[in-house]
Amino acid sequence: PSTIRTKSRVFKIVTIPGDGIGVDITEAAVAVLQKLAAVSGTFEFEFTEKDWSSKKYQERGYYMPEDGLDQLKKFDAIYFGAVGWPDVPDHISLWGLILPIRNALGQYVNVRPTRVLRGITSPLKDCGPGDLDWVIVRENSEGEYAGHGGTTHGAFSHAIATEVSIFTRVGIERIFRFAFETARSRPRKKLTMVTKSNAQRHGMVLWDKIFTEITKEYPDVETDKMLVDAMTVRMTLHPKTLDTIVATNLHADILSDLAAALSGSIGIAPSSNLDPTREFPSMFEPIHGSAPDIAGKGIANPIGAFWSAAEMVRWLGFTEAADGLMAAIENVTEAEIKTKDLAGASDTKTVTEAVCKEIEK
Ligand code: GGG
Repeated sequence: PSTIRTKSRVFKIVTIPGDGIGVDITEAAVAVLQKLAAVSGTFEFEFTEKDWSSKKYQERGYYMPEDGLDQLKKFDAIYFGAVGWPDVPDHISLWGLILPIRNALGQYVNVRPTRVLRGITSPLKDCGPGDLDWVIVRENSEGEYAGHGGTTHGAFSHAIATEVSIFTRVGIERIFRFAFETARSRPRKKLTMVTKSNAQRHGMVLWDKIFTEITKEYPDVETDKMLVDAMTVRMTLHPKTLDTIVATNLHADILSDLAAALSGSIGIAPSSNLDPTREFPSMFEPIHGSAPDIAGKGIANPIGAFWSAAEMVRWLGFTEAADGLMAAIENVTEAEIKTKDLAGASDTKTVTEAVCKEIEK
C-alpha cells in the first residue's frame, strides 16, 4: 500500500573543514549534501565536525588527538576541506593531518577526475566539454610520500637531507589493478602509465616491469607509457589523446594540478581518497589548498567541493543522486553563475544556493 514508506539510510559523515577556504567550502558542501538527501528521500546524512586545523595546532600543539584516527573509523565517510596555513610549515600540517589519515585508513588510491564542465572555458584551444575528460589515478600510500629519510649536520654548511621514495610490489600491483579497472569501466578503455624511469632507475623501473605484467590481464584495455615531463606536454598539446592516467603519489599530485588548470580552474577539481577494501571510511576533498589570500571572504569556488561531495555520494552507492548533483553543478556553471577564478562575478553563497535550487528542480 502507498502508506508504507521505505526507511531512508542514515550515513554518518565526519567533516574536517581544516584551514582557510576549507571552512568556507565545507559549509557549502554540507548545505548541498543536505539538500540532495532531502530531495532523494532514500538517504540521510548525520554530520559530525572535527575542529582539527592549523589554528588548533597552534593552540594545542597537535592536529588530531591521540585517538583521532580511531575516532574517524567510526564514520561511513570523511569529508575534508583543506589544510595549510602560513604560520605552520606545510610539512607539519600535511604530516599532522591529511597524510596520517590516508595512511592509517588504507586509502591507497586517490582518484582525481578532470573534465571541462558545461559553461567553463578551458585555456586550451578547441577544448570544450567532452574533449578533455580524464581520470587521474594517484598512488596514495607510498613513493615520494613515504616519509622515509632524515637530516644530519643540519646546522652546518654541509647539511645533508635524504628523502627516500619507497615502492613495493604490493603497492604497485594494487594501484595498477585499480587503474586498469577504472580504464575498463570507461568508454575508451585506455590507460596511460606515467613514470620517470629513464632517470629513476629502481622504483620507476619496477613500475615499468609490473605494468608490463599486469597489462596481460587486461587485453581489452589499450595502454601506453609516458615520462612525466613529456606527459605535461601531451596533456597541454594533445589532451584528446588521453583518458585514464596512473602515476606515482608525487607525479600524479603535480599532473592533477595541471589537469585542473587545463579544465578551467583548480577550484573545480575533486578527489576521492579510497580504501577499495571498504574496511575503513574513504575521504573526499577538493584538490585545492586553503588559499589564505581569499580565506573567509566568501568568494572561494565551491565547485571542487561539490564535485567531491558527488563522488562521496557515488561511493556510498547512490549513483543516480551523484549524477543528479553533477547535472545540477553543470546547469549552474552553464548559467554563468560562477566565481571569479572562472571569470564570473558570483560569490560562494550564490553558487551554493543556485546548485541547491537546481537539485530541487
Ligand atoms: N584539500 C586538499 C588540501 O588541503 N591539500 C593540501 C595539500 O597540499 N595536499 C597535498 C597532497 O594532496 O598531497
